[in-house]
Amino acid sequence: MNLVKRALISGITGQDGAYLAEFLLEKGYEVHGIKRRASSFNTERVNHLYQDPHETGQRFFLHYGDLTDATNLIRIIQQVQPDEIYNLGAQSHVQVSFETPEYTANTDAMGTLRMLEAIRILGMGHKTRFYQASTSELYGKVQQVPQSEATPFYPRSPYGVAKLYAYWITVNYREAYGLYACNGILFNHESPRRGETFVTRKITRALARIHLGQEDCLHLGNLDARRDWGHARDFVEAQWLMLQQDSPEDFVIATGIQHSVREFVDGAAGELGICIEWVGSGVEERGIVDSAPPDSAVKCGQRIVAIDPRYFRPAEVETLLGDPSKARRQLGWHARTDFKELVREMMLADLQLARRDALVNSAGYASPNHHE
Ligand code: NDP
Ligand code: GDR
Repeated sequence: MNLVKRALISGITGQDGAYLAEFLLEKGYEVHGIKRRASSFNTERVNHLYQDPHETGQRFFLHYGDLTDATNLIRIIQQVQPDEIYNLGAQSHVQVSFETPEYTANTDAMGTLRMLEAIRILGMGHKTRFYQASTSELYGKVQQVPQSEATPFYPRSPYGVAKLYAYWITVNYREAYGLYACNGILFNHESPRRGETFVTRKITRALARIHLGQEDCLHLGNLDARRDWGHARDFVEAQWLMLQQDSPEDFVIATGIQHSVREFVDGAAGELGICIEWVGSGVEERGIVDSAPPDSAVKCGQRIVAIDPRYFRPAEVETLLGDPSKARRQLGWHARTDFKELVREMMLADLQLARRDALVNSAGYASPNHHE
């Protein structure tokens, strides 16, 4: 009998997948991940976990697969025989879902159904526990504050609507077939591994580059949107805890504290010693440098943030604030990283990357004389 627990993660190459894989490997798990075929490398976030398959004792495995391909999911699950499945794979960008609604539904909604059906078809319901990456985007336009497990849903994007299906099909398979299946309703969580087009990472990356004189201006959409931002490293622990309980339930995972996009910009700029003054209103609004640190390339009075209507969404989720008290009570979980620490960690990481890029540029990597 195999005493080592085996986990299968879809979306292992994403932000959460990478943190969760690290977490489970540390706990002694054998970790299998589903990665998509791409024309260039897409495993940057998990490369440090790679183990040479020619050596013994390997506990980290990647399988080619896609949530839009049922036969492939059935084959992987049959082969891996996982004790736990974490369904993190998704087209996860809200704005992109307005441009690719059908693909988003196919991956995020139908992909979840395909996973659950694979467990059922293979008769693995008695063995395999299932985690579904549900989201605070389910609440969308709801006015009830803060949002808990009892708050009704009102999604505002093709992404949110697809995730609504995934939420309910997970509940349905739990009730209909007795699967141990849970929804983690996670509020926004970020990290230095966050995709570069989500607002927090976009801000820290751009400010670092502006600070080093590599870019001039950061273009954003709705500065007044409010989010409950936590750290991804803390949140993946809650995903695991949900699958270790006596019975399957759904949980809100959040910090319980909310900030605006504008406050995130101010906090990130503050880490660089830059003070931003906000002038104008609506789409005219911009941030100019109020005071610049001595070692900075940013000049006082320079416009470094501007509003670009392209980044406004057809339907916006204005404000989200989670009530994580059930998770604290039943899972013993709470967010360890506060907003300031999160902003600082992301800002420092992007500053390091920007310094590396600046060095590459100044060392003339692109120069024909590079090898001389
Ligand atoms: P990322 O966008 O960083 O990662 C998404 C992962 O899904 C990537 O590995 C991606 O692969 C993979 N993927 C995309 N499409 C497919 C597909 N068709 N088949 C298989 N895999 C696919 O997301 P996060 O790590 O931030 O989020 C993880 C999950 O949690 C997602 O489901 C997201 O919707 C949900 N969520 C996230 C929150 C957050 O704040 N981060 C909050 C609440 C929920 P590739 O690398 O090749 O693109
Ligand atoms: P969100 O995250 O939509 O909450 O979804 P995102 O960081 O994209 O947006 C947060 C808020 O910032 C506003 N915003 C901008 N957003 C982006 N991306 N780019 C901009 O330039 C910009 N300017 C302002 C947005 O309008 C929004 O209000 C994330 C994803 O990880 C989902 O997968 C997850 O389910 C939810 O969090 C919880």
